[in-house]
Amino acid sequence: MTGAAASLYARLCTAASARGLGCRGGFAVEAGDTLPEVGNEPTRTVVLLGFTGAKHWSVVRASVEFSDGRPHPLDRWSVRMLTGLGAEFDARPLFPFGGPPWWPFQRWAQRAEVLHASPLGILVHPEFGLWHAYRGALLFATEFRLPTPVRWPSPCASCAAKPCIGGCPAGAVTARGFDRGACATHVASPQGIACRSGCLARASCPVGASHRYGPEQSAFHMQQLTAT
Ligand code: B12
Ligand code: SF4
Ligand code: SF4
Repeated sequence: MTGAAASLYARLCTAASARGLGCRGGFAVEAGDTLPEVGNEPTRTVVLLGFTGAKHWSVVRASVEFSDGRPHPLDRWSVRMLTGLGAEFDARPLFPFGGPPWWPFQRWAQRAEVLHASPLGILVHPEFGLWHAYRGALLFATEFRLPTPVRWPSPCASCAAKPCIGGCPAGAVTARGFDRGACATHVASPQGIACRSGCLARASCPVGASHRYGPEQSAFHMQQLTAT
């Protein structure tokens, strides 16, 4: 690994940050990974990009995609940003949306960072709790140094009260997993008005509480979810 290659991740993160995106770690490709090529070369490294907390929202909100009145502004913004970064760094973008089939972003995320499954199905981050997400991945034909994931214990294992379970008025969040149908039925019903402003179960989690999304961002994500 050369020095220039070792600094690629840092340069990429600086360029991503200037576009309103956060670096979310990455992983070296292993046998069994089925990933498309970059140009005519096999993919050797994957870097994930996304949001950590609410700080990215003001950048996205000010974008052209949010003022043109067309659907899926966040996804279209993500395509523009990742495509630009891909062109700058000789990388191929992939996205968490546009399926099914879906690229397995949560599996990839757990290779890039130490994240734990929560009863909601979304992954808990040590600093940002449930308030983080992925806007895309960049595939590289080169190998380069990546941050080493730092181990930490699952907060859910020691969270006796589990307010996320009690916080869901539809009983859709359980210790056995997330009941998508119960959630969707409740959110669409007259009683679901509070959830349409933001998932109450997600907002009940004490981990990373200072990074909770604001009302506009929470309502936006719920609108996108109900439109799925
Ligand atoms: C389909 C989908 C949904 C569906 C169904 C979700 C479900 N739980 O069944 C709906 C529309 C309901 C949904 C809702 C939401 N979603 Co969603 N969703 C996806 C999507 C597009 C595909 C998931 C998929 O099927 N992947 C296919 C499999 C092959 O991928 P995978 O990596 O192996 O992932 C699976 C496993 O890891 C497994 N899993 C994860 N944790 C655990 C824990 C246990 C115990 C087990 C058994 C399995 C398991 O579940 C994953 C999905 O099946 C992903 C984006 C993506 N491409 O991954 C976002 C994604 C998972 N969603 C995300 C989010 C944030 C949400 C919402 C909070 C959105 C909101 N309203 O704000 C809600 C939360 C609802 C909830 N409690 O899950 C984030 C999660 C980020 C994170 N922190 O983990 C993702 C990654 C999108 C993103 N851009 O970042 N979602
Ligand atoms: S409230 Fe407790 S169990 Fe639920 S996601 Fe947060 S830490 Fe995990
Ligand atoms: S949106 Fe409402 S019904 Fe769905 S999981 Fe969150 S709290 Fe439960």
